[in-house]
Amino acid sequence: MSPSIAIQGLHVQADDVQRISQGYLLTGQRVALLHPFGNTEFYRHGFHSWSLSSWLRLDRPLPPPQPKKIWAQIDHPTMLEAYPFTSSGVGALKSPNEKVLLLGALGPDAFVQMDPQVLRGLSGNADALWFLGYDDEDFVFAQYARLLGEHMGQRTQKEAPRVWCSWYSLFTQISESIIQDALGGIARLPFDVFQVDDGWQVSMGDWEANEKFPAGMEALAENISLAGFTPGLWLAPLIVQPKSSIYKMHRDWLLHDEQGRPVEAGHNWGSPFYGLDTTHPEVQKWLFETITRVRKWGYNYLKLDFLYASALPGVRYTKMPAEQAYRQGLEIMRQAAGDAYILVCGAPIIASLGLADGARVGPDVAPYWDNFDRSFVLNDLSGPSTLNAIRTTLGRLWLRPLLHVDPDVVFFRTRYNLMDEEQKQLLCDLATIAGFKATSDLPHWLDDAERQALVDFLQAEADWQKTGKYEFNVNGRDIDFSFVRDLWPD
Ligand code: 9PG
Repeated sequence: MSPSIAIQGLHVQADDVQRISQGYLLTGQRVALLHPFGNTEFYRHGFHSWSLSSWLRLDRPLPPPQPKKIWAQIDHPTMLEAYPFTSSGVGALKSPNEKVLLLGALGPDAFVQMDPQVLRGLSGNADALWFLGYDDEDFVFAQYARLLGEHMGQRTQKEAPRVWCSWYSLFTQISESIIQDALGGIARLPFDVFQVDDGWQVSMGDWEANEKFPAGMEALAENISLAGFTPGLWLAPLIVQPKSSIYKMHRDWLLHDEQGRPVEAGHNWGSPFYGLDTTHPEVQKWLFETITRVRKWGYNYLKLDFLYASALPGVRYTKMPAEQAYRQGLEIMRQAAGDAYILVCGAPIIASLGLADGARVGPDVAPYWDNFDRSFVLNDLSGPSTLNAIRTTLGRLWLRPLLHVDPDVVFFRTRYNLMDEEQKQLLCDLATIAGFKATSDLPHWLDDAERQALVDFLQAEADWQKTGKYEFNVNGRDIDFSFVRDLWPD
């Protein structure tokens, strides 16, 4: 049994406890402490980009999201078993005097569980290191972020690029000529990156141009460069569909369960999809070659999506904790990418630190505010909606010292958009605060005023302050995001 140590009136259980300047370092695969706060508010950090990250209440359980067959797309399946009281990597509790008690792992493969008596950390590593701090919310999260940076690395040398992305206007309905048209329209706008999203590839697993891109991806990258932008490309290198050649020819490359069946990572594009085993030497070689090929085509901004699929529980070629295995795969992709910008999406957040330049930190936005059926009938707060994206992005702003936090695109268009001016403005203000600016609006969907508003947004210097827990001042205007707490419909 590990010793029980009393610090500042808290009973802590860990293999070792060390006092540091802003708190404590705990060591142990399992650490726990008794807290005196009872039914208080707690901070839950979701597993991957789209997973719910927010302050919640211990006395207000949320029903688990449905359907179960897409659980991995929503959050970590183990965390959903004890939803919403299990958190990925870090968890925190609020004290009656508004201070925050934070327990956070300084590495991947950790869960934090919270109840009215106990704050508990569970790691996949025998000698896991944890930070325990008790202070004002922003200060204690800043200390945790600083230590995470020391242990995992950080990549925030430059400002985030301003990105035009094809997804939220065209979805998979892209082709060479459609993309070329969009590029023509974007050409005089102040973007840095022109990013082609899902729809160019043969399949998930076959990362070659499909028949809609007859001139090939290299020629397209050349045109994007000639137009004055960094070419950007979406790919989901860690998943495969049944129709892919990897699924057909290298079934042993997939992450498996105890029965030897491939682990389903979700259901999309009309079929289930599976994660690759990133500890398999042939997968590692293939990953390196795939990213190298895309780089040779000329893409210097890579949006790597659905990465959680290789961080799910399962049987691997080399036995190791799941997030550590994922991180090996991301390390290989980083090596192949060289100095290209890597934006991870659908990605385990903590395990990506030090390797990714940016991370999507919330669900997909949509040209509407909320998706009532998905949020309140299926209880899925990771579904596409601007409200869900704002909530979880706000819950992850503390990551800003470690990498660029991408809240997803903003909208200037009125066309094909159900949001009112106030809702669109809230999303723009969040992007300003996050420091990552992107849009998908097709230029010919914008009227002159909307186009000018887009240009002004892209060119504005960031000028904002945090004025409250959910309140900010952006460019002289007071913004209140406290509506994100209304998680329980009356
Ligand atoms: C391309 C898109 C865009 C988008 C990404 C990601 O089925 N799902 O649960 C699901 C979740 C997210 C999602 C698509 C499907 O969007 O976030 O920006 O790149 O993939 O397919």
